[in-house]
Amino acid sequence: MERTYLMIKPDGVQRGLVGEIISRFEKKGFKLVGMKFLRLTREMAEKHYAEHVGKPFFAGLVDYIISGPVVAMCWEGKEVVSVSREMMGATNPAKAAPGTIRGAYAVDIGRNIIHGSDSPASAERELSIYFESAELVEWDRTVQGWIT
Ligand code: RTP
Ligand code: MG
Repeated sequence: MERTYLMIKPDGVQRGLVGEIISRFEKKGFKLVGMKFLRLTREMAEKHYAEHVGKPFFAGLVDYIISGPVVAMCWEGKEVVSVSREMMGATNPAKAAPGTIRGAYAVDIGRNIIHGSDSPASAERELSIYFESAELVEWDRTVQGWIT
């Protein structure tokens, strides 16, 4: 089953949107298989955003992503990479559809609340930055017996 790396950025945490964002992916039907609350080191941030080295926004992007704690997550499900990107909305929140996470809660391209891997290959690369394979939990969301 496909997996992706989703991360609630420092502005999402500061603004109290952690529960709301996790809730959207849970209700969609995706399965949370890994989660950590941490503050990125500069080294991790530069590794995470390696594809953007040299771009004019790179320094500001790194400063922002290390400015406070983030919620690092691995989510699993059918076409989760592309579907979660659709749920997040466009990179520029001012252009993101209103029902998306960025469209609903942000306006600034440099403060867009959430990160999501842009391909299965990116997901694999990014997950390896944040998680050991043993930290990703295999479980069945449809276990019976939780209600009698
Ligand atoms: P992310 O990687 O954070 O999930 O965002 P994304 O795929 O939608 O966008 P990407 O092109 O990977 O850009 C990474 C982050 O850099 C900032 N950015 N600023 N000022 C600019 O023109 C500009 N372009 C990109 C955004 O914060 C974006 O999320
Ligand atoms: Mg990206």
